Amino acid sequence: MKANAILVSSGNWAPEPWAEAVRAIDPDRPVFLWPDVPDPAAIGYVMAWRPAEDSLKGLPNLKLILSLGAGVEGIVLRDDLPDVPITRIVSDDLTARMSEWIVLQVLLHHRQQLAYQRFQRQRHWRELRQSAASEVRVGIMGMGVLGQAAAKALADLGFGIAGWSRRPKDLPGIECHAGDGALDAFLTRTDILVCLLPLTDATRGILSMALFEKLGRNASLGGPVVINAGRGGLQIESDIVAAIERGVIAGASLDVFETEPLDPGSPLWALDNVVITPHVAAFSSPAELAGQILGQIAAFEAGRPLRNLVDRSARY
Ligand code: NDP
Ligand code: OXD
Repeated sequence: MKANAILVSSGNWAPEPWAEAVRAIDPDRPVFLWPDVPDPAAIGYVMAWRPAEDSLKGLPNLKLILSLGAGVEGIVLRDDLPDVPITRIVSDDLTARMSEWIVLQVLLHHRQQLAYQRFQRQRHWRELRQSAASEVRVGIMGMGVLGQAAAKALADLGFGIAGWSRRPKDLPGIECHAGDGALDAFLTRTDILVCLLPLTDATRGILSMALFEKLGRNASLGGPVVINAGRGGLQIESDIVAAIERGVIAGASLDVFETEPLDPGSPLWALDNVVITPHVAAFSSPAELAGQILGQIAAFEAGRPLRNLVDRSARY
């Protein structure tokens, strides 16, 4: 029997747009939407975003899991992960969206826009001292696909850029740091910290008070700024609140949270110098990405190599 059907198990993302985008390209391929799986043996592929409990079980002919996002912790950090290859999204569209969000947040803090918005509400004409971009040091944790694109966009604006990754890198115009032993040096030279790490056992909770205390201090920003679009599990939110209240950091932009949606009772909502967006930094567009996903399936079926494979041992 030919197990060529796709199961869409997309957690909090609506599955229908993914199914429609797949059917528009490959109308003959059966597509099921979890939990409606009339014939589990027909499923060869799962398109997954934070797949529902049990949705990866009982699929005897599963061959490949295709993440609908760039981040895969919702797939790889589970105990019932089937032993099949996993691919993730790497796309110019998603990368451009993330670079936009990162540049927007860096500039909001660098150009003191949050203060000017407060002044505007008060009808208050007041000029603040403004550093040049070249005087501000941005440090990017996570120098993968998204971190490197953001680094380039920010370097083009004149910011001094350093990156931190697990393995050493040599990237033109970027001060590259790698490994736990290099983290302190990277933090000390960083005024605006951008986090684009994946969530793994090694990175969980890394954005903590102990880390914030090591960041550099640039006078015109009033203190370091933390920007996180990686995952909420990277940050300790009570530490972010305490760090802002104690002046350890001057501001933050957060797109991801320990629990999503962010609880209406979270003290983060009320902090003037914190920007909150609801996990929208880089949207996975079904229309943009269905072609890539079907291309991976076609490659797999033709015996060609898969692209953007997840390293199961590194968990990203
Ligand atoms: P990549 O896998 O391309 O890059 C991950 C980077 O993190 C790599 O540079 C890697 O190092 C580094 N890294 C991993 N573990 C460690 C560690 N223990 N210490 C130091 N560095 C480490 O991922 P992407 O750039 O494509 O995506 C990054 C993350 O962004 C995703 O995992 C996801 O969580 C998040 N994301 C958020 C979105 C949003 O809308 N908020 C949208 C899309 C993604 P090395 O280079 O050595 O491997
Ligand atoms: C992703 C995301 O990982 O949207 O792609 O968070």
